[in-house]
Amino acid sequence: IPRIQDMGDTQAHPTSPGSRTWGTPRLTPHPQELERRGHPGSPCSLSAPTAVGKSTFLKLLGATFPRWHLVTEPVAQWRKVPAGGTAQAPVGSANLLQMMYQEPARWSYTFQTFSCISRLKAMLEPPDEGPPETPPPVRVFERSVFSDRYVFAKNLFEAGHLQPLEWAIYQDWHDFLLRHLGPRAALHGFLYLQARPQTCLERLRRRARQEEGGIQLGYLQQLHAQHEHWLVDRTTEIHFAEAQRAPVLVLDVDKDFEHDVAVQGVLMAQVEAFVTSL
Ligand code: UDP
Ligand code: D5M
Ligand code: MG
Repeated sequence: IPRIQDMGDTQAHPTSPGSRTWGTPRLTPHPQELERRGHPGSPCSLSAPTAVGKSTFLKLLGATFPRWHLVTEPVAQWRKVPAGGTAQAPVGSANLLQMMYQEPARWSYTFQTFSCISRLKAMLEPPDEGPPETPPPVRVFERSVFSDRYVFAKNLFEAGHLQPLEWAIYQDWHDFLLRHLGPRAALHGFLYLQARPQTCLERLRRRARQEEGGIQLGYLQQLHAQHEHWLVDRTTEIHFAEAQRAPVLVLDVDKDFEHDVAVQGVLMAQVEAFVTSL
């Protein structure tokens, strides 16, 4: 059975030739985005490969901007999926994250359905009500339904772990859900935490999450390349106009920021300026 760590060399389903080029990366919003300037509730998503430091960065945002509404990835739900019985009397649970890493060809499609729905639920959750007359808080999500599709699902398809039929069905319901629910879950900007795959591997080993023990550098290189295509080169074909136009802030986090207050200060200032410009 092919495992996720074997994915580095496979290229079973090459990217569709219809990909479009969106030109050089830019920070300047599209003219239609300018109408939204001054809306501090503008939601953003933090996108990056595994173990770059997203959760750590989110904690830092929370400490620096206590009013912001920060939404972590529902990874705990993926590790403990109620596996049978009823809601009142559940019988056992399944670790879907582990199952996907151990047997990607069997469980990738199931994982994508569950992760995407759990993200959508989190994005549709109304933000906490603040005191009256106060502006809505900035919202930052750890990843999004766009990372699911344009990084992970795309990569699993290209590696041969999602069959062409599964990929077609996935894209069909992803299109449908976002067309109908997307306007309520729109993201106005993307924060891309950029680091070398080798740095991610070192952080992944340090975190030592049991399910991720088999991940090799090749897999992190693939995730890195998918992020670069999507958020830097902008050559990934994105099927939603708002997301395709949304500005991207690239933050270099290759240098340790968790333990360096000066680096943290620079990163927080960059994020604040970006969010204010949305
Ligand atoms: N980490 C680190 N230096 C950094 C950022 C993160 O050593 O500048 C460590 C962090 O303590 C954790 C691991 O890298 O052990 C992965 O971080 P996190 O869980 O935040 O990554 P995520 O998967 O959410 O991107
Ligand atoms: O992300 C948590 C873990 O979940 C990590 O092992 C990556 C994995 N993940 C997240 N989303 C997906 C999708 N859509 N497909 C496959 N794997 C996914 P972390 O980066 O550690 O915060
Ligand atoms: Mg995390």
